Amino acid sequence: MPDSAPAPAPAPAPQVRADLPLREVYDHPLGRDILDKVLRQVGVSGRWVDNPVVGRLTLRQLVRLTRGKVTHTFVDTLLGLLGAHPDRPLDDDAPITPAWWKDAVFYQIYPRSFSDSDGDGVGDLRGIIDRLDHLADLGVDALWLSPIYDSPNDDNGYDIRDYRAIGAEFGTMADFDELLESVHARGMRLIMDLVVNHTSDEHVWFTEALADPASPYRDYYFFRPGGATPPNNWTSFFSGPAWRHFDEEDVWAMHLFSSKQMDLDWDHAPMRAEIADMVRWWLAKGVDGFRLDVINYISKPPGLPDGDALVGELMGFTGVEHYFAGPRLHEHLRELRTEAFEPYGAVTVGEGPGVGSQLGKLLTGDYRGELDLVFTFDQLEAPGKDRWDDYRYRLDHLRDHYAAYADQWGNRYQQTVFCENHDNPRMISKVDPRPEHRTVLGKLIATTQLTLRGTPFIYQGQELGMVNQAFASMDELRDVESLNKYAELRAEGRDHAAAFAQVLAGSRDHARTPVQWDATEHGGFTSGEPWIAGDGDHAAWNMAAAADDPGSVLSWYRDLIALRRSSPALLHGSTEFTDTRRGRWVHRRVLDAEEVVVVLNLTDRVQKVRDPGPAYELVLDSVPGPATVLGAYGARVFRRGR
Ligand code: TEU
Repeated sequence: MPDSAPAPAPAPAPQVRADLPLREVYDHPLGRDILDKVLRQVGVSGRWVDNPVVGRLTLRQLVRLTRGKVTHTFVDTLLGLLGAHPDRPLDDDAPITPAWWKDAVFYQIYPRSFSDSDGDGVGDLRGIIDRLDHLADLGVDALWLSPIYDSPNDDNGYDIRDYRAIGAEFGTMADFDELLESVHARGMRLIMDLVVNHTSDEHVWFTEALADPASPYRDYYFFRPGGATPPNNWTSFFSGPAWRHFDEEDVWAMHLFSSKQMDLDWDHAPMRAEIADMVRWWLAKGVDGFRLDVINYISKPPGLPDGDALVGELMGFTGVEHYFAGPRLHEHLRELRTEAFEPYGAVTVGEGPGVGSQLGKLLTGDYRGELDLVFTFDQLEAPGKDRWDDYRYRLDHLRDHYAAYADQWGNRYQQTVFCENHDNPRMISKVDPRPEHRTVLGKLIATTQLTLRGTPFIYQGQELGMVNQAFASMDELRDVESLNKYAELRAEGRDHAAAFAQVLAGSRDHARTPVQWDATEHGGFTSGEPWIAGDGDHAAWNMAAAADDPGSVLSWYRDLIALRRSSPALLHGSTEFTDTRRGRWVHRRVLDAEEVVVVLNLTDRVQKVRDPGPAYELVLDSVPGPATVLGAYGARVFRRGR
């Protein structure tokens, strides 16, 4: 870990009381995140709070004005939350502390769908080893592997049965060691997925805890006395209550995700010590860091109070306000860092669903001793929409999101830049699914990701311009979330067509079909039957063909990554958005004498653009043509001073 610049003591955030005006709640870092999120959900801009009349309203008045829709309990919960995160992120002008992961381009591998070496239809570690040259050619610096541990695969490995064993379908520990060595031999780094909010119900800790109430593992989880109703009203992200009743033992146990993913109780110190020990065990093997699954959910408040109905309605899940930034979150992260990550200089990327810009800063500031990077998700959906809505995503939202971060995140913070992962549909399809725009859109998205300040994470297949799949029936879907969602919608009375359409809009399976390597059967992914089928456009869209085509999305990624690597301005320069009119996106990156200008057309129409002038060299152009116009979804990158 680099030593960070000495940090002056940040001013504490205002103390928040029920009679405080909204404007001052907004002034509190977490208050701002929460109000922004709630307002975005109802389709209103954060500037609403700047309205003097609105800004003067107190929380208490809000309860009255909404006729109790905003409840006193909600206000109490909000006050509790703000009190638990009293720090204000530092915004001094410290220099950037150097770190390899700030200059790196990461690439996420979803091993199950990447490359299958033994014909069982499931991607594996040897399959990854076989494809490392592709990744080295692309120019990426580090790989993140989604879980490869032993697991019953209720949630494709995010339900871990044994943290120190490799899943049989992925290979052996010897394969893993060889993979790690091969990655390092190519000058790349490897980070693992760390899933420690929950374990599988088949993990020995859980099976023993369930079988024997006196087991030392009983306190590793949230067991509560049985009976007819769950201990609280929290709901699971994968439908239904967040509690599973074990009939034989007549006890309840908590699961925020599937009913086979049991939440760990992080208030229990012996459990935390075992996790730290396991993390050190992997680091001693030589892995370079971790992506921490839903890490902001690990701290649950004592007493597990009921969730607020209004928040449940707005967010679609009941109870989240109690644990998305729980009372001991910062403390637990600091402990794990000191106990495990820091001694090995490991990088940590926290997955933070629900984390906003300000909490993101508190989790990652270089003086905070918590995480290095965080994935926040506000950029992935338009305001007021969620993943299950079928709509055209406007890239103006992506621009505004990054423009706000450019303003708010100074040198002490490094953002992640991504628009796809294994949990989301493909970005090209969200923006404009018409095939004629596929290539330019793939290049445009790449350009946004690789020319901003921050650490880019490319998801497998993005470099090929992969798009959503034309799944024809529920039989073709595999994901537990999609299957549960469909059942839930049908139970609510939706007919098949409507339920299927909604599931298709948001299904995580769009991103989980096999990577298309060549034009042979199953795209060269497997010699057997793939565990999930793609819809067959691999004959035209595959890595082998793209590698030979200078006009392909793949070639564009390679060129951009090389450009980024050679450009101090792109890596560390300042960022200024100079055109944010509807449908337009121009930003400049400047460091010393070097300047990079990025001009994007966010629309499907030809647009007039300004040529930055003769001093600039045009280094990348996705739609070559006259300097004063840019074709649909076009991207141009100019550079001067080098
Ligand atoms: O995802 C957590 C998460 O909140 C979401 O992205 C999730 O996929 C979905 O939106 C819930 O509605 C992480 C992993 O990335 C995901 O694959 C796992 O299923 C989940 O945690 C549980 O481990």
